[in-house]
Amino acid sequence: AKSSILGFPRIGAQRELKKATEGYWSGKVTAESLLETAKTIRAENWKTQKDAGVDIIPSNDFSFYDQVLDHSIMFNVIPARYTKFDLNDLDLLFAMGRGLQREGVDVTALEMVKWFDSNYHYVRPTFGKNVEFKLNSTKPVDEYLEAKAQGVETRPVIIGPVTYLYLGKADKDNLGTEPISYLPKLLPVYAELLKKLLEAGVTDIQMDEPCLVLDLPENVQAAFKDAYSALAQSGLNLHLTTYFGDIRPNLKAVTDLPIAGIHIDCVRVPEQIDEVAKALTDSQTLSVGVVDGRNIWKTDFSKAIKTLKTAEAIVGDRLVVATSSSLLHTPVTLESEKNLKEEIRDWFSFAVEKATEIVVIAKAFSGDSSSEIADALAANAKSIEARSTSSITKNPAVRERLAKVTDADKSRKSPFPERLVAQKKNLNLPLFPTTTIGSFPQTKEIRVQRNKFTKGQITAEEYEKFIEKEIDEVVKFQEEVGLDVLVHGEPERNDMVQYFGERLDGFVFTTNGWVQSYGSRYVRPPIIVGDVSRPAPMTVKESKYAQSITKKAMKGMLTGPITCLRWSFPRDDIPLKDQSYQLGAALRDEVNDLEAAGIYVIQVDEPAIREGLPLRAGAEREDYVKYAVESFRLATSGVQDSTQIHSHFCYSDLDPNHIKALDADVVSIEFSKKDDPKYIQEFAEYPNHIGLGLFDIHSPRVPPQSEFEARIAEILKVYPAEKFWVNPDCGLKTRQWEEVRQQLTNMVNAAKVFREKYSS
Ligand code: THG
Ligand code: ZN
Repeated sequence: AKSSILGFPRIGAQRELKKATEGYWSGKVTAESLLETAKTIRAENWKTQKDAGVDIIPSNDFSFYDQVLDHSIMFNVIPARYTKFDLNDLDLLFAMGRGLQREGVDVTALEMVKWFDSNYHYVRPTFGKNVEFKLNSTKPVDEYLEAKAQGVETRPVIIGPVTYLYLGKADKDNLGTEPISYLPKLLPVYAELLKKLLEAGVTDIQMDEPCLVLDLPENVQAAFKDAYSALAQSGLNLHLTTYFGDIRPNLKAVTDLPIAGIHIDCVRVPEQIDEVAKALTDSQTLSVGVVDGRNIWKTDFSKAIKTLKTAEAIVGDRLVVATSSSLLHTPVTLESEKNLKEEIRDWFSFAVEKATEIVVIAKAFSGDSSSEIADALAANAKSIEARSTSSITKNPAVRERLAKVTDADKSRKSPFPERLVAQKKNLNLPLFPTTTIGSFPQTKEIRVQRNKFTKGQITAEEYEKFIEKEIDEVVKFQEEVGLDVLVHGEPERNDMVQYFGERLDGFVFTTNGWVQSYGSRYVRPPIIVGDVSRPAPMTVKESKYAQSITKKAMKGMLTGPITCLRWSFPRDDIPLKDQSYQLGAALRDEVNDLEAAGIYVIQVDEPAIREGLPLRAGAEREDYVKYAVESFRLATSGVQDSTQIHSHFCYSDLDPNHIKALDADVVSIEFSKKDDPKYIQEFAEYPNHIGLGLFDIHSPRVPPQSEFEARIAEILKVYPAEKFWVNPDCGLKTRQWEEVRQQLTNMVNAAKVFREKYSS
């Protein structure tokens, strides 16, 4: 059987793309040089895969910002506000992805949303009233020819028309239009693209249709037949590609289409093989994803081969051995990891290593009995065995503790109204209390000092002194601005998940394991290798210090169990649920220690709670909601009634019922860009206290006080004043100090106006 990779990371082994892109934005790197960097990365990727012996190598998996945005530009789905400036290709792309302000140009970005249940964000196709589809670029053709010139035959990756439309939305001037209704207008443009690819010598296309793993409405299911009947006219072999889930509920929609084959994710849902294989015609191939594109664990070869055999029994030699999804979601190479313990390093496989895995599996499966393959199988079996028997993965004390958790542990001592009375007495906050979400600007100085400390160039005491000085300044700043509940500003933290991963047992972290989150922003997810526990307090020192220098309430800041889990690489040897409860228990210790140290407001953030929701409705989803809620409650229920638990949510449209179930005393949610009154109304039923984000933290813009007042007045039509907290949308880490001073001053002054109004 042939081996196939569905996509490769495009950031470069040393984050070359980030450096070049940000350099271009700041004017330090020319367009030519940026294009050159991109070309080098592509060449490197193709060579890596070719040298590994991969049979089917992707092209057009590169992107300067986001592959969905590339398609919008290619199909001319460009809202009018971007076209009036006559921008060059790169600037148009970046303007749509991240907004652009420079002389004579001022445009905001398009909406960015989570890519299925991953931590990658795509730029949402936005269809204006006057959208006019036409072929605007030949990126897939160009990149195919570029690879060919380097001696590499590739399979272009294109997002299929149904998924492309389904993931989009109508622009404000076009509300009520369903994007899928554009299919007849879009198909001729796809046809034109396919014709150009054919002329360039392409024979096969990877057509990504991951929307097939979602619950699709009838009309979207029906669209597949129209779309693929039309596209089959091209004469190209179209490989319908799905990932991250189960396509069985939509199988009817793709049965008997004139396509060359289907790819399914058999890491996530191996159970779908049987039904999908049987639905194929005698000439269609089944591409079986057995190497995980979403995680970093070495593939268990014997298990993968067993899965492939199940498929072979039905489809015979019409079988392809593939990665489960694009490898975009994994770090580039283990080669750069010098600090991992050898025993643990042996359990991992990043993109480069996965390229070799897929080839070995395909060869072994096809009966290659060379000593090279035999050795690789033996070495793999040894690694898998070593991990499964390693004492590093198991901590009996953690298991024992979790076995003893009771319902009472997951419930506060009293219901909210009683807690509220105790908290009022304890905290003595005014009406319309003001606060921030936790982080303050991470200045260059902070990064420099952190780097020095990591490299051993300054001592722990020097670093600690520096952090205390930063906290002093942040506290003084907040007192000047007049905020009511203060934070310490998190100068000691890198990433909100990485920081905790580095302090918990059961985690390891990489030095260079970057994964693209959006545009030029990357994260370095920690890896959960064993049972999780907290060896020592993680945040108490900084919070306690911050409380010691102010009379105002200091808020402790923690990242919640689900967010720690979702933004890490989780284990695949025990259920996610168990890992979630373990994190909940470890955080409970931290919450309790903060309280004992005199911190009576504690925020436990869960921004990832929505993205973790299983992609389809059903039992799995209900189970997730239950353990997500219980893990949070386990973390936060050990405190007295008089201690106030906050939580914060952003990045997704939330289900108010899930938030309600957490029973936090106060929640703050991203809100400033929501203009649907329905959304306000939904949250009005939230029984506890709530802060709706009053300004967009992604923008340097300073809303005037009057704008804050108008917004508060609008929300007060729906919300009772005594529930009302005043805060920004999210943390202020990416902003400049001067912007933050003005923004918060106006926000606090607006709150004071209403405080006065309501007290009289
Ligand atoms: N942490 C993690 N995942 C996240 C977020 C986060 N996912 C959703 C959302 N927030 C994504 N947003 C960001 C915002 C900023 C950055 C990354 C993701 C970022 N990264 C730095 C960079 O690329 O320059 C690197 C940070 C570092 O030095 O560790 O700024 O907050 N896990
Ligand atoms: Zn946030």
